[in-house]
Amino acid sequence: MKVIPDLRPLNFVQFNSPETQARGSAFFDEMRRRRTVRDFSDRAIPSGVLENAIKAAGTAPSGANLQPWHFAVVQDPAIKTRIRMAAEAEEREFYHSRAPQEWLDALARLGTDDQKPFLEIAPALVVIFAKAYDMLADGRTVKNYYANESVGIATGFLISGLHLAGLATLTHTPSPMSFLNDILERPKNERPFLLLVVGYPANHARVPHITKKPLEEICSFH
Ligand code: IYR
Repeated sequence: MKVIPDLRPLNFVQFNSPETQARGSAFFDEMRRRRTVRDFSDRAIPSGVLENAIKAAGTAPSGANLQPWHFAVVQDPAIKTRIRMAAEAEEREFYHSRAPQEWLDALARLGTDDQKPFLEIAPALVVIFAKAYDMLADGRTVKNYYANESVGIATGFLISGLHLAGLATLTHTPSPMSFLNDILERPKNERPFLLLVVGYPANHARVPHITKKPLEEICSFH
């Protein structure tokens, strides 16, 4: 049976050129302020902010609009503790045996190590899962297209939304992350993509002095 697409008016919001330039520039100024934070305070996140940021992430474009993501929000202290214990076990392996020296050298300037207290201190962890396929109620599976790309875009929306709302985030990728399926009781078609730590920075928070590549280095016009 042929499916007829249900096409509706776009409702595109148009701005004049100066407004478009000002908005583009304001967005850059907002985003360039964002820093990954590793020292969190336990200050609570105002209600509704996480939900709205995740709803915004859920508006991301995705392969065939299949929305192959799941966002697990962890606020329960006991679950955060379990995640910290499991992540630190993996990180000890990583820092003390698995990581090649070249990788450790690349990380040295960030000052990271196998201690992850932020996993317990920060008020919320958002674990983003990617679904390579979906499972129907009858047990059949349906493939998702471009799942990684789609979830990466949604995660970008989420990080941007939380930053614009006034929260700090840390993109954390303990590796391997399959312990997150066990602790959060997520099904096997969901693969942990990223663990996002969310909250406010501690008063004493410091960040490494890093620079971003200039436009000329990251962009070519054709
Ligand atoms: N997962 C480890 C190591 C690490 C790896 C990269 I690539 C980073 O940008 C930062 C850290 C950790 O979280 O410490």
